Amino acid sequence: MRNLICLNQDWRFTREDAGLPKALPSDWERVDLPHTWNAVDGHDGNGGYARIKGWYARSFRTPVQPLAKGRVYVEIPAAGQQASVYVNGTEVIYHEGGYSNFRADITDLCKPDEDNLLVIACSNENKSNVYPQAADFTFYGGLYRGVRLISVPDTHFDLDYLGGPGLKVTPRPCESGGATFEMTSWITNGDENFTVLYSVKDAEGKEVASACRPFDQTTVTVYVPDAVKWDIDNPYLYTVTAILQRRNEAYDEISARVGVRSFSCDPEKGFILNGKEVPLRGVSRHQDRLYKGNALSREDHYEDARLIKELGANTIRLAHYQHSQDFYDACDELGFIIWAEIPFISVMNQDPAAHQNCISQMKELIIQNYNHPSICFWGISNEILIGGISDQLVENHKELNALCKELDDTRLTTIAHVSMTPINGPMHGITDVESYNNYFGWYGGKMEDNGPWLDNFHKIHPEICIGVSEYGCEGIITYHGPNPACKDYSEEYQALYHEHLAKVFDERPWIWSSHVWNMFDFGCAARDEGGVAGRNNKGLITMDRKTKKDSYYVYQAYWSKKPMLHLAGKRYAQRAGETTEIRVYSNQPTVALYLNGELVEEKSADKVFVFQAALKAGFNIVTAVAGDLKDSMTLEKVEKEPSIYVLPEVNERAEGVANWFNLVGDLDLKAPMEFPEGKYSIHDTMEEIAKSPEALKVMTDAIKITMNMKLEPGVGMWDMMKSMTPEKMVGMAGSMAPEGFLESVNAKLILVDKL
Ligand code: ADA
Repeated sequence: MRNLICLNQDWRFTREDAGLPKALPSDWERVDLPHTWNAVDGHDGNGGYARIKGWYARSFRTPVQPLAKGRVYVEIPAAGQQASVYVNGTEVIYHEGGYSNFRADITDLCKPDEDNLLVIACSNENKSNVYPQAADFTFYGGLYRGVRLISVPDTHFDLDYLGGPGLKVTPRPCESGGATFEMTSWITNGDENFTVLYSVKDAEGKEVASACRPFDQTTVTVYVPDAVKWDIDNPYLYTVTAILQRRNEAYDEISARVGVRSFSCDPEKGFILNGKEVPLRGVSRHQDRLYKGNALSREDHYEDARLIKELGANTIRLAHYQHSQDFYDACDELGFIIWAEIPFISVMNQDPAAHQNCISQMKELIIQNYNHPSICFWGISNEILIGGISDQLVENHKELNALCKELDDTRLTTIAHVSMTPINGPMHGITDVESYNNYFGWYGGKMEDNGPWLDNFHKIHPEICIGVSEYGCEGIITYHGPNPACKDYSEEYQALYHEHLAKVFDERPWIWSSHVWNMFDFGCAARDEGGVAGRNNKGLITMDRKTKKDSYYVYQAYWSKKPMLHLAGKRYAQRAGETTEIRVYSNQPTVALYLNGELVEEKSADKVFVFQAALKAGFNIVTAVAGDLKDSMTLEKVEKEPSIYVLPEVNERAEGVANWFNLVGDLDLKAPMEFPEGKYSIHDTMEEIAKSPEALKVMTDAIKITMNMKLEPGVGMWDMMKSMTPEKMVGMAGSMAPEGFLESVNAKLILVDKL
C-alpha cells in the first residue's frame, strides 16, 4: 500500500550558493520545514529581501515496501521559485514556478538500508521566463510547504502527471434530484490482473455508489440517488475512493473529497449556484503572515478560512498564485466559491519561454485542483495591461483560455483587468466572465466614481458578466482623525471607503463577484507607504491576524447572517472637540447609543449608524446596544489629539502639491499639449524617461507628490511601473492628480533633450 513519509524535520540549510554537497553538511544551519528565508526580510521594511539560491539537505532511509518492487517518489508541494532536486548526487527534477506541487521518482537512485542524501537547491532569484516577474508582493523563497516521500508498489495510481492526484471526479446534479459522478483514475505499470474499485461515500461515511473497472478502462459514471448538494451554507462533501485491486489484495488507494453543485453566471442575474442567484461578495487572500512569510501550518490556513467565514464572505479570490491544498480543503469544508489563478501578472514577457511557463503553471493549477468543489473559476491573468498591450498578449490570453477549457469544461474562466483597460477592446470577451481592479477613492478618482463606472460598463456591455476583482485602500490602525480623507491611511478613511463600496455592491446584484483587496495585510518588500514599509496595508485584518480593523465589521454587518454589533473607533481613543462622531456597524434594524450610562439617541438605519456625542473631560464610557447585543469602549476627551494619529507625510503631501504648482508657476497649465521632436514627453515610458536624470527627476517628484509613491529605477515598484507612460499613470491616478497636472508635467518634460 501507499505510504506517506513526512520529511519536514531536521534539514540542513544554507543561504550561500554552496553547490551540491557530497555528504550531509554539518556546518549548515539546522531548520525544520515549512521554511522560508524571507520570513522577516520579506516584509520588515528594511529595503529589499534576499533573492538568492538557498540549499537544503537531509538524509533519509528508503521506505520499505513489502513488495520487492516498490517505487519511491519525493513530493514537494511548493518551492519558491525554482528548484533542482538531487538524490545521492544526481539531479532528479528541475521545477519552475513557486506555488505548485511537483514530484520525482527517485527509486533507482536510492540505496537500501543506508542513509541517502536528498538535496534541494531552491532559488527565488529573478528568472525572466518564470512568473511572477513584477508584482506587488514578496516572492518568498524556500521549501515553504514541506517535503514528503511517497512509497508505492510498482503498480500504483499515477504520480507522474503534473503533480496531480491520479484521480479525477466530476459530480453532476441531475434533474431527478440524484447526481452522476464521473470518475477516472490513471494507473502506472498496470496489467490485466489489476482492477479499480471505486466507492462513493456520503458525509457520514456510508457507501452510496460503487463501480469496478479493468485497469486500462478506468473511466466510469455512477449514479447517486437523492444526492445532497454542496452549497455555501451546507458544504456537503462526498468522498470518492479508488482502490487498485489485484485479486484479494489492495495495492494502492487514493481518494478525493468532492461536491455536487451546478453554477453559472449571467450578466443580469450575476452568479447562480444550484439554480439560485447568489451575488458573490468576498475578499482576496494572500497567504503570507507576519514573520512567518509563507511558511505556514495547516492550522494557519484554517484560521484564515475561519476568519473569512466569520466575516460572512461567500467568495475568495486566491491571489495571485496557486495556494496550499490545505486552504482549498478548508474552502471545500467551509463553503466558499473560489477564484483560483496563476501569477501571470502586471507585465507580459514576450519570450515564448515565459508563455510556456504560464501554460505549465495553469496546467498544474487545474490538474492538481480539479476535484475541489469550492473552485468555480480559473483566473488567467491580473492587471496584465500595465506592461502594455500587443497582438501576442491577446493571443496568449486566448491560448490560456482555450487551455483551461480543454483541461476543464466544468468551470468558468475569468480575468482581473487593470482599471485603465479600455472598456472596449480586444481584452474583452476572451474569458467567460470578467472583473476589473478599480481603486477609485484610493489611487485615483473618488469613491463615488465606483457605482457610476460599473453602471456605465454594464450599459455598454450588457452581454458581459462584470465583477470587481480588487478594490480597497490602506488602513493603518495608528492613524485617526475627525476628517478622514483619501490617502491619509487612517483606519477611519478605510472604513468610510468600505461603507460606501459595500453599499455599491449591495445595490447591484448583477455584479457577479466583488473581492476586497485584501483580507489581510501582506508582505511587499518593495513598498514604502503610510509609514509602514515592506507591506501592503489594505487588509481588513493585520498581517499578524491579531487586529480586525473597523472596515472588517462594515462587511460583517453587510454579509453575516449572525446578529452583530460593532462600535467603530475604539483605537481613536483620545479625542478633541466639542462633539465627536461615533459610528456603529450592525445588521440589526435599531441601535441605541449610551454615553456614560445616558441614552444619547436610538436610531434606525441600514448597517451604518452615525451618532454625535459630546464627551465630558477625561474618560467616557460609550455603549452601543441592539437587542441583546452590546459593545462598549472608553474614550478620553483631550485638548489635542496625539500627534501619532496623523501620518507626517499627509501634511507634507498637501504642501507638496502646492509646491509643485509653485514650481510650475510660470507655465500655463491649460496650454495645449505639445510634443516637439527630440524632447521627452508624457508619451514616453518611464524606462525611456529614466535615461535622462533630469527628465526622471521631473517624474519622480510628480509621482511622489500626487500618488505618494517613491519611484526609483530598479527599486521597489519600478518593474511594475517602468513600461507605463506618465499619461497612463495619470489616467490611473484620476482626480488625485490636480487639474493641469499632466499639462504641467509635459511642459517640464519637453524642456529636456532626449538621450
Ligand atoms: C494591484 C495588484 C495587486 C495589489 C494592488 C494594490 O491591483 O493586482 O497585487 O497589490 O494593486 O494594492 O495596489
